[in-house]
Amino acid sequence: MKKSLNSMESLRQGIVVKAYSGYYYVQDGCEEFVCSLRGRFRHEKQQVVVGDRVELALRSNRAGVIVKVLPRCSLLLRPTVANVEQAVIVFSVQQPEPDPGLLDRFLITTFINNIKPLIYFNKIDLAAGGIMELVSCYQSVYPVMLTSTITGTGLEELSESLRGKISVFAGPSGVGKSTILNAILPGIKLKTGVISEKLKRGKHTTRHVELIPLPEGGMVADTPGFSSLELPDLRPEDLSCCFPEMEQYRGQCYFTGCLHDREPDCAVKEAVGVGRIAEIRYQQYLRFLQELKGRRRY
Ligand SMILES: Nc1nc2c(ncn2[C@@H]2O[C@H](COP(=O)(O)OP(=O)(O)OP(=O)(O)O)[C@@H](O)[C@H]2O)c(=O)[nH]1
Ligand SMILES: [Mg+2]
Ligand SMILES: [Zn+2]
Repeated sequence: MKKSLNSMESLRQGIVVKAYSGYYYVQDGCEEFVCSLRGRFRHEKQQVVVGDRVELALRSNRAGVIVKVLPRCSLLLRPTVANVEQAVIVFSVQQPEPDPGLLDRFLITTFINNIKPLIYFNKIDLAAGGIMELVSCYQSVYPVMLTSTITGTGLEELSESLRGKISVFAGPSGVGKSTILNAILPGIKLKTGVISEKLKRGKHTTRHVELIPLPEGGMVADTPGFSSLELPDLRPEDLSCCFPEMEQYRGQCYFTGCLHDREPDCAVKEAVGVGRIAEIRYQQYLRFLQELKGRRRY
């Protein structure tokens, strides 16, 4: 009788924690296996990414072949990681200076992917005047925390917020993502880099996404920094849903389908006028609106 291939193999389930040079490192909770992909995946061009839950057929003690990818709960594309529940978005208050536009792009991406965002402003030991204004503008809408790996500020709360969840660290190069993880995870020695003197930017030290198991349950991904991010494929009329502070005024504008731009009697613009919505967030909204409208012409 012809046996199915699978029944002759020893199958395990695990999570892809690293991927490079065509190999996938899969953790099953106790052990790590170095795996290749079954040919079918290559033909179907199905991508396997870090965070994917997979089935693998063991080939030897520590090696296997990925035979199945289980359905994903979420897929973040920048940085590429599957099944994350929350994104720890790290910006530094200086060196490099925070870019609120990039932060807003990332917040929209997490909203669209149904991933909970946590904003961490790191290097608070370097904070100069003016930064608290930016911090408080986000604090009224999102969970925001301040950290420093030099003074230890906020690191305990950060560890706490990771416990039991699958999280991804994301943000520009040089803001201190890997340094924070080294500080809160015993025994972890991720490579970190200095800031370029000339460009005042990070040097893209982390090159690959890596999921690290947490001592008290859950996992966290260190990822390479990025300096630009495309907005997701959104209709202009859906953009304000991605700004929680605007969403609460839904249905209160005079015009149905108000884009909160030039329309009269707009509840969102009124809220901006009296300081209930931060001007900087609203201006960013208008810029994104133009960007999305521009896309639709083609
Ligand atoms: N002053 C200060 N410097 C910090 C802090 N955290 C990290 N740094 C420094 O910032 C620099 C960059 O840190 P990394 O951890 O490599 O930054 P990263 O975000 O992982 O950068 P990429 O891997 O390139 O994306 C290093 O020189 C760190 O020592 C902090 O809280 N305060
Ligand atoms: Mg890094
Ligand atoms: Zn409006």
